[in-house]
Amino acid sequence: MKSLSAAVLLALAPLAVVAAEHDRPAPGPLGHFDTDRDGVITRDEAQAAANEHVNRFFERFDADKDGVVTRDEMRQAREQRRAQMRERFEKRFAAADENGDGSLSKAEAEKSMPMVARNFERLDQNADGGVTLEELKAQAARRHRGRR
Ligand SMILES: [Ca+2]
Ligand SMILES: [Ca+2]
Ligand SMILES: [Ca+2]
Repeated sequence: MKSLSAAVLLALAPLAVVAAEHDRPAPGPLGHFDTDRDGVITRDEAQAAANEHVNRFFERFDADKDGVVTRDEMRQAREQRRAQMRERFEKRFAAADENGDGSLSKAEAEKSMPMVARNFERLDQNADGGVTLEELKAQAARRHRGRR
């Protein structure tokens, strides 16, 4: 079950993360901390990275910009992000579903969603040769429950 979970996680979850990382330059051998890529991380670089991290945190979670992140704001941001990811995933699914019949054939999956193609037989729960959005969501929900 483990590889399937990872595959679905990759298919469903990290789209937002990927998008967020997208604008930044590729990290050097020491990662993003080493901003001038001279092979060492200075205290200033670490401090700058920490500051940026804090700024991003507040940008993302402090919805009313009062300098305080509340429990509600955290929850809202999480829900928003989940909705965003769902939307993006649904768009991706719709784009992959070339003939628009609401399910991915193996060929469609191979072309646009290789993660789905690789686990096709397991994801196609009713074995009708197509993976629907509902089948993918059901798998994600099972994975979610399994983790608790
Ligand atoms: Ca706030
Ligand atoms: Ca299709
Ligand atoms: Ca199916």
